Amino acid sequence: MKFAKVMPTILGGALLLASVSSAAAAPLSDQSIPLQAPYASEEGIQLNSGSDETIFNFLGQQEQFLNSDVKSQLKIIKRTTDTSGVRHFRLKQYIKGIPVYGAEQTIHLDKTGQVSSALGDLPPVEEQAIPNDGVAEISAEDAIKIASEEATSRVGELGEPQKTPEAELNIYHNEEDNQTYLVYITEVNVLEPAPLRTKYFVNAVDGSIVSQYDLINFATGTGTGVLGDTKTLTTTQSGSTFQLKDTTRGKGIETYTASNRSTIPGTLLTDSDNVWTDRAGVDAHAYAAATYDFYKNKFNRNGLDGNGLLIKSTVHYGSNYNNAFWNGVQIVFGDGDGTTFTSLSGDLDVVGHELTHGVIENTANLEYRNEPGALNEAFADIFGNTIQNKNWLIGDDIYTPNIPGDALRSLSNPTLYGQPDKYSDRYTGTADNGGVHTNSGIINKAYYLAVQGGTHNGVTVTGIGRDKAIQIFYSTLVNYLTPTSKFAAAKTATIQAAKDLYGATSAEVTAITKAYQAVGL
Ligand code: ASN
Ligand code: ZN
Ligand code: CA
Repeated sequence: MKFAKVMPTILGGALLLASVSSAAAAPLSDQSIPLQAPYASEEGIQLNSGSDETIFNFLGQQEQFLNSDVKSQLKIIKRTTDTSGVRHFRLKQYIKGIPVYGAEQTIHLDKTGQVSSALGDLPPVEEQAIPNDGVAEISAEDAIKIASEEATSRVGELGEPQKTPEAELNIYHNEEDNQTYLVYITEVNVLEPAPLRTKYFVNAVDGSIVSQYDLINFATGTGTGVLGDTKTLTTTQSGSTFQLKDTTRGKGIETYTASNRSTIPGTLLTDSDNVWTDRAGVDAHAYAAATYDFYKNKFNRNGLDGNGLLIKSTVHYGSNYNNAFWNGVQIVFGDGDGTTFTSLSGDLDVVGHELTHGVIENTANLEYRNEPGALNEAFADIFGNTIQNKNWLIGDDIYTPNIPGDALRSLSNPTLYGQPDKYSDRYTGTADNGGVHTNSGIINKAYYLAVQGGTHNGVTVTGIGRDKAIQIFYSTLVNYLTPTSKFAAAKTATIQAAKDLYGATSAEVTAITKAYQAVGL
């Protein structure tokens, strides 16, 4: 016999149905109440296949319904049977024929017709507390008009409704003041002047608005980036202004300005018409979204910490500040001095690099010095570059704006920018935390060779492409590396990750092995 899982049920609320389990089945949880089964109907007939009577019988046995009318107010509004044979009943409470807002309850019968679970809570509504005896003083049309006037006062003249407005009379228990109201529930749903979907609870007796909330609180803006390109942005409308705040990705993405001071996060960027002109802010925001999407789409990773961590970016940090960084909490971008750098958020591989430091801190947590630090830098470059997927350069979009074609670093040819491309050439001094931004070139080159192939130091690698290589390097980072991993461990780890993903004797494993050999590891 298969045991039904005991479902923990408990939600706050005055009236709760306990979760139950068939008496003969699995051990009961603390929240479950054993019931005699099968249940008998009022006439004493044994009911062994799920039926409406079983449901009402069950309700009749619940202590909290014994001295109330609730049992008679509940109506079955939906019955379904799933492929396992479990039957699902949905009940809704009506008083004087008026639905009670949110007052729904599900009850589930297992294959043998026994109640296996009951979920839901019902607001504490007393029939005698219903205003005006349940008689509305305004019409549904009035309520719709009241709602649309409120929306107009917030956002301006409304465009065509996306759904024909309807207003349904409901009994509504407002948790804020613990009062019961007779309301019309209606929605304003328009795209113009901005996407807006607001739900209203309009008092059906006096026409006041009891409660309202927005269902769409994001907007789509457009903006001009650092390089003069236009792009779309996910923003948030708040009253008559827009915020550079995206609530659609993880726990959100927010972009701030330090206004050329050094206090962070600074002020959330806002705009009056959702056409954005702070170019550094536009790119920081759009590229944070692109980075979030990359990790989500490629690895099903929800944000930097895997749990949707709010991404905060600050632009216009300091004065002529020629750098960008992750400080363990957020990312920060300077405007550059206009000669060495333009606004640093203007390059997707730089934004991806900084945010990847956040991913690393939440995974391998490679310590930021010596070889582990160079691995940290290499992974930040490798992911940043792969997110942008344009060329093998890092920072070329924002570095030396008056000199075309150069860059901060190159994955394909690290020596172009003073980095070693083989282990024997590594920097062994103490500057830059033991050369974290220098020795990263060795690992960057290994990644490049694994993707693209080629012969380096007499070792020939057959490339496997970015898609496979980045999966291998991601697994290396999140599953294998540790805070003190050095290059030799990275080689072992990457080969193992390739074996996991593609098989021990796969071409991918060969490519990774050769790529590390080619850089002298
Ligand atoms: N932009 C540099 C980086 O992310 C800042 C630093 O030196 N940590 O690597
Ligand atoms: Zn870095
Ligand atoms: Ca670039």
